[in-house]
Amino acid sequence: MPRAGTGLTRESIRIDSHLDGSGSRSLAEDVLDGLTRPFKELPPKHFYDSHGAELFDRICELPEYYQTRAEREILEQRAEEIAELTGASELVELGSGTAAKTRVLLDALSSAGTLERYIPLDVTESMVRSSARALVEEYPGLSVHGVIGDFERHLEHIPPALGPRVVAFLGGTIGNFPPGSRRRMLRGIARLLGAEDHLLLGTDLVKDPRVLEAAYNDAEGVTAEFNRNVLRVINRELDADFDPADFEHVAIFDEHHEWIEMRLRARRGLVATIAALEMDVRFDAGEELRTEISAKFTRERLQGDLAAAGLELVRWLTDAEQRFALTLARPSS
Ligand code: AVJ
Repeated sequence: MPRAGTGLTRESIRIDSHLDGSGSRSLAEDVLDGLTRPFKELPPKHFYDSHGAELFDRICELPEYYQTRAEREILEQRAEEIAELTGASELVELGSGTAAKTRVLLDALSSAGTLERYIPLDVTESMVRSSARALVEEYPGLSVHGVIGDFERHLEHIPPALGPRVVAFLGGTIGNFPPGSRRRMLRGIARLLGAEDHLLLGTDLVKDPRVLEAAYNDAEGVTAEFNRNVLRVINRELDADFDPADFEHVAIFDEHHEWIEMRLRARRGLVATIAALEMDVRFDAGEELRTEISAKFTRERLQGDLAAAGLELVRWLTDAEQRFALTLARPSS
């Protein structure tokens, strides 16, 4: 006999997938493109297989990596104000992951009495499904419309708004985009917003380079493992033979661009074979592969990026130490 309530719960969850194996195709394309360039480079999204996601969770707990705690502090202190300013009936979350911080926002919207729908978009189907199941139980009356996809390619699959919405892009992930793509991404997000809607954007802030570099080069070496994990992903998915131990983790703050760069530096000259691409890749001793940029912001720079996407700043919310900012923005009037 079905448990009471099961039917209702099922009806309030809908999950659409747009991935159909395009993940490993995009890895192959990125590896072919990025490892044959004069300056080798890979996009950071390939860090996050299940091991990489676990390492990232450990990074968030590190004493040096303040970002997750700072963002949570802001959310906990200001969620009520965000709920009041936006009057949102739906929360769209790009890169929702385990939806850990989401609950702070859902709590505030639920207390304000406006919450109706949660729309998580993430590449990891299992996480979207399990958080959807948990959230419809925790928030009676909530419906969840999950979108399995890549926020760089599948924003158009986010369903039209049913009421005032907040689109949240948390964690500082916008910092992974170089300036041109960052503005393209913000324009894409702006297309999800009507006159009544808001963007809630998390960004790490420019600060003492020693603090920034420590956050990306922790004493325990977790970030170094996370960085080298991309080589394990390539070995497994593309039948390659990189030895991660041949590469040294490098994290430096580029003061001119105001971004952190993570690189993998070959400790010796080597040739790796990537069988699935029928390709050999040569590294000279000391040659570097750029694996991530993580831009750090000032309020002025962020306002410029928002304006270029047709958005205007409504609230600039920071933690007590001004390490991280949550920006509430809306379509420019
Ligand atoms: C998840 C992209 C915000 O840039 O700080 C953490 C990823 N890289 N440590 C960041 C990351 C190295 C993180 N973001």
